[in-house]
Amino acid sequence: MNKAMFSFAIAAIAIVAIFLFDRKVPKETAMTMQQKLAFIPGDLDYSRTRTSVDKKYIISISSLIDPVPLNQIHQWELTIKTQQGDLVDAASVSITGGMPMHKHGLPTAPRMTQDLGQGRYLIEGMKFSMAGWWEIIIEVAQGFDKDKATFNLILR
Ligand SMILES: [Cu+2]
Repeated sequence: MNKAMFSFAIAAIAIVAIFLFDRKVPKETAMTMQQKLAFIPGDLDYSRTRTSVDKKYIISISSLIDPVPLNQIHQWELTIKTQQGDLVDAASVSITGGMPMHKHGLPTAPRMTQDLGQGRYLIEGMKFSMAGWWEIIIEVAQGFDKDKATFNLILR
């Protein structure tokens, strides 16, 4: 093999290598913006009863309209118990949330409007303005004792 042929062979290998490398790149590119916005982690917990972060409460939530409606103001009900199973009355409850992948909050400002007794509370003003993954964060306070739980909701 003379020098010219050798150089040509090296150049050909280099071109093939660059071509193969190039072809791989599109497969490895990050998600498109649209895929990102629609992304839902595979391991989400959809339980409607959850233990709060610091394990002070067991909180259950349910929409009074089932399935949860899109673009309609509706009510939810909560039940709050202690870890020992005692019903928690006269607590303060606040509701926040939003869409983690869209970095926006709830479109309304839902509020707990009635302590129904027996550990139950009414939440009014819930609304979800688009399909996808929503978080509902319930914070419960009794005096200085505060704790919260996050619930996941998928709307289609
Ligand atoms: Cu959104």
